[in-house]
Amino acid sequence: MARHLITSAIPYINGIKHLGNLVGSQLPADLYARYLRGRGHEVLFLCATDEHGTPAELAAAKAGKPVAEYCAEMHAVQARIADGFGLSFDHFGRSSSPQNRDLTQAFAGRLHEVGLIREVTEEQVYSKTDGRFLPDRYIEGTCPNCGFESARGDQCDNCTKQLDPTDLIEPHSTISGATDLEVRETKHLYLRQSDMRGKLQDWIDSKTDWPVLTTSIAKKWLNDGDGLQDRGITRDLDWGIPVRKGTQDWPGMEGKVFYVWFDAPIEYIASAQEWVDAGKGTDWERWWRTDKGAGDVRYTQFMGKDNVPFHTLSFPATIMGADQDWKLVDYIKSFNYLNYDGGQFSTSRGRGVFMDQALDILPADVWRWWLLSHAPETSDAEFTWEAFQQDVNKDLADVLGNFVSRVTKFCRSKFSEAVPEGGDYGEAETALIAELTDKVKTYEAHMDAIEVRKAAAALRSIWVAGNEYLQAQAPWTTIKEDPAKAEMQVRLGLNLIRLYGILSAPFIPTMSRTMLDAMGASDAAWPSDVAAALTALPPGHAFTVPENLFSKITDDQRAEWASRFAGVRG
Ligand code: B3M
Ligand code: ZN
Repeated sequence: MARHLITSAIPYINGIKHLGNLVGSQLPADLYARYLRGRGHEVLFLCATDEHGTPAELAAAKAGKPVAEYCAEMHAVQARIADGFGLSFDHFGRSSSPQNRDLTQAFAGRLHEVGLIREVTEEQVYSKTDGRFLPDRYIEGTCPNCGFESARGDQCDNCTKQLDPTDLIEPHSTISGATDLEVRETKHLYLRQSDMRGKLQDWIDSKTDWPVLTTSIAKKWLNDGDGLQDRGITRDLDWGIPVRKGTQDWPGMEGKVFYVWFDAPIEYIASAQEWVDAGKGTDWERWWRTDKGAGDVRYTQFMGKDNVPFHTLSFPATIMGADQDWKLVDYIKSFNYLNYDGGQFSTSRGRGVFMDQALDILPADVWRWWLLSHAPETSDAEFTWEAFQQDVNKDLADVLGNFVSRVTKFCRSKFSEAVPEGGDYGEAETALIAELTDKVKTYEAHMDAIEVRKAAAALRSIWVAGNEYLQAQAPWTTIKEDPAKAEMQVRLGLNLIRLYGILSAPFIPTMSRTMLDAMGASDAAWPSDVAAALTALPPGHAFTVPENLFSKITDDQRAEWASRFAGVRG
């Protein structure tokens, strides 16, 4: 048994996330957490809402609410929806928590103490029309790196380059559209990332088993000459963590706050403190301090590719730079984008399916299965209603649902609602067990490697093997000549449903629960020995016939949803 710390990128507070966001971080993180728990490991799975910075301020202004009130409400909304998707966080924290405030200020104080923060009087874009400085998302313009026209003040969404507002070409205010911008002097703190370049380079170079998507982005910014510039970690904003040196005032920094990307990853740690303070755990340092027991923890992060530079360079610079035995990430799993029906998901235009809408129309497991089995790992992926309908109808209804339904209903009508006896398993069953033993190993190997699509394919093939067995052995025919043999075949089938319930739980936890409950399976231990697992339900053991696991999506539903989610959210 090992100890696994798992974090998902923490979603911005501003609004409900779409399915592309979900499949790029929280959902695969949940898959992995559930799998590892299923295998008996000790897991701490943390997430939170990312509540600071311009996105929160802008969204609260649009909603006409004080930003603290807006954040509290949206946190509750996001927590409820996460729950609806079965995201099994041990804690879903808030980056605006007192724990994160204290920790962020402590990190800044420490980094200053070791000489990794410098104070800079710099030029910032000031909008005369708006009467304020324009940090980050308050300013947009053309990316100097790739020419993308809607690059934001802190990062280009097109090429992922981290930017400063003064880098933008032809900038304008996103508050007023004003272009009467001027550059004024203001004082800010900079994290001397460039001093850490050698250390970061060695560290990234040592991660030969990381996904290419992760290391290629990290290396690109490390080696691109200006890739590892020092980063401004403070902003002229009202909403955020006040700039302090530990518990002390920071002269000259009055009225400024830390940059959202400085405090957001620190919330991974603060979320563990919140977890303890909420009475859900007893010792957060055991997960986060290598001098306090976290040395044997394996830490895995999940995120979309646009978040990779912050997690491979900036946050590690904070962690390594502080030099206080903080736990560094061991593995970063990153994802490409999921596109929607020939274009992009768009939060601003309401294009695509958002998490709350998804749950309104179909059970979470249906989405979980499709999204995970099409996770954008090696390239961007695309959601289309046709593919979605076809895939889930086939996998969840024709293959899995049909198997469960045929075995249980046949048993009830020909024998009873108890596992029948029959004789020992014969040749066909031994062959199936051997086949499944191999397939389960393959499934485990892909899950251990967090190869999400391959793991889904392996699980599907485990379901298919059961169906093929049933089709070939046809107990409904066998029963006519050899009723005892038919009983034995059905006994195997019922045990297979239990096995499926266990193996499928990381992907489809609710359907799995239904299968296990229907089988009256009190023990759902991971099947390290498939042959033994397929005798777990003994003759005479009572079961029930579950409700239809999943009803197929009809053509009418598909057409209606395709038009409902085509644009502008109503
Ligand atoms: N909130 C960006 C995002 O939601 C950002 C991630 C922070 S992870 C520390 O994609
Ligand atoms: Zn760009």
